[in-house]
Amino acid sequence: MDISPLQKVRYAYQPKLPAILRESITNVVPQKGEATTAQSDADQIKALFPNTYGLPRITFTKGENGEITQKRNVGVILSGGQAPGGHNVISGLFDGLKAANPENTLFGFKGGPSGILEDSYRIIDSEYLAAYRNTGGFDIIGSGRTKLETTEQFEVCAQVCKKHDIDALVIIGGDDSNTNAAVLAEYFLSKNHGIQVIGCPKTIDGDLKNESIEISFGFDTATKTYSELIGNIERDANSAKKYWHFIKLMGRSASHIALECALETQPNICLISEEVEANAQSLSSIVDYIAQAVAKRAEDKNNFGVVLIPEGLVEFVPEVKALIAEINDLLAHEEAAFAALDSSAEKIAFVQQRLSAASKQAFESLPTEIKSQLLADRDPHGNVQVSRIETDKLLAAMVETQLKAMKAAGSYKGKFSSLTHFFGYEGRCAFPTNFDADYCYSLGYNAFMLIAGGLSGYLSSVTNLSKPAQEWNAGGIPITMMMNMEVRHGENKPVIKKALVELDGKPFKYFAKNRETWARETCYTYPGAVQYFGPSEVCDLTTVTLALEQSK
Ligand code: FBP
Repeated sequence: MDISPLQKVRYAYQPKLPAILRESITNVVPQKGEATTAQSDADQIKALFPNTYGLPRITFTKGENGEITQKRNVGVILSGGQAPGGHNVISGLFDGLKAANPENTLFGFKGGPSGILEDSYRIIDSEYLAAYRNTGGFDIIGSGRTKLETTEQFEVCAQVCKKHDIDALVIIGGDDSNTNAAVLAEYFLSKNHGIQVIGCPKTIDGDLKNESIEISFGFDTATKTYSELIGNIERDANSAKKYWHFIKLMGRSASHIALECALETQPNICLISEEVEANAQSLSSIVDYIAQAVAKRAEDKNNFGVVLIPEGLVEFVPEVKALIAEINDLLAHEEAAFAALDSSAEKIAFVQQRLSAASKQAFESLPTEIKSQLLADRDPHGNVQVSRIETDKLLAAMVETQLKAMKAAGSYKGKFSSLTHFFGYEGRCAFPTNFDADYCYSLGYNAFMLIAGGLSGYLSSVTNLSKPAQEWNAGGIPITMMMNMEVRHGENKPVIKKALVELDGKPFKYFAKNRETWARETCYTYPGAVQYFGPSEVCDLTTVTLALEQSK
């Protein structure tokens, strides 16, 4: 394989573990903490998860653990969207497994959860793994979005594991994949299959978090990658002084990525979907907010700027949210009739005729491309694929129209020229930052320790992350403690609660305190490229969000 010079030197990087996991592996034991409950709806979660509800938190401490050397086979699955660091989770898991017993074997199921259903795997050995250590991507075994949710699928998983003598599965995924991991763990226990399931918190979106999961892996690298690009665009804008850049950022429903990038780059405007929802802001009021900021900067002869837009924004604008819910319902009930239609125009007409008056009005007000994007296929979890909705273009066009009206009325005298961007896929497979390389390796090693502790239905948890790796804590939390009941596909289901941006949290408050100044003045900051070698305060720092969240 041809490799770049950076890739070559990154192979040699030795990720840092928390102090407790640096101990000899036979000298670490799990310690049970207090029993847990659920996020909410505890009675229903308890009834649905009789074997895995209420389990204790786990932390690892020093202690004699001779049994850890028992021979084990483990399977690993990468699930959902790519996030930098996945290869290091597998490296940490592999190294833990082999440190305990060199005879242990790691099965990598290919192409996501479908790999186990189809019994498609490869054995991960040290030679194969060497080419992936400390690199981005999920290409070591591939990923996919197949859902593991039916009893038939669970039984296939059990049979495939039994065929290969697999004692435990590690599922590396986001909230939906870990919800399914919890259901699978519960199923295996209820059937006495003797197969453990451990999850690892992955997603660039940053929406899988609580006090025991301080950050999902990949968020650090992805936001630093986008922030570098945003900083470069800001500097370009400030040099040429002729464009307003509308930048849509990945992150699905949550605005954590947009907020973190705003904290790192101080753009003129950053929209936060959670705030839009809390204030029930309509699309036209958002457009007006941006147009007024453009007009104010124009008064200072600053006919340029940068606007950050979270990709899930439209789902939080009340009239569009209601519209999407109606479309979801409609598509679920009239799936066959809708699928039989050929052209996009026919599909639009089909939906338009069946909407309520209010949603019809909202739908009709949108440009044709956005209408088609709203009707595009849902992902396997039933989510609108917000990465396909061109909110950047929609807002740039609407702001331009509004500014024309303001010019005609004499309230705006500037020049407006816009460019649009979407940063998402650019960041998902970047070389992991030192933080993500260390964190992911620790999560994987720690996942093995949870397996060795005989645990199932747990999420690997490494905390105290704003401190140096040496001071990180290692342990696990039952996945059920992150769950609540939500309506999905018209049914009440147990799911991990998505962590959205908290408007009373420190990161948002810091942003809100500064945003007026950032809007009017030019306060850009330029984070530059991710650094892998050099002073620790440049190379090992994690996100501003985490630093603010953990500040006293
Ligand atoms: P996960 O939730 O699986 O981690 O994926 C996150 C994400 O990158 C979102 O930010 C984005 O909306 C979506 O995946 C894109 O999905 P796809 O890779 O299927 O295009």
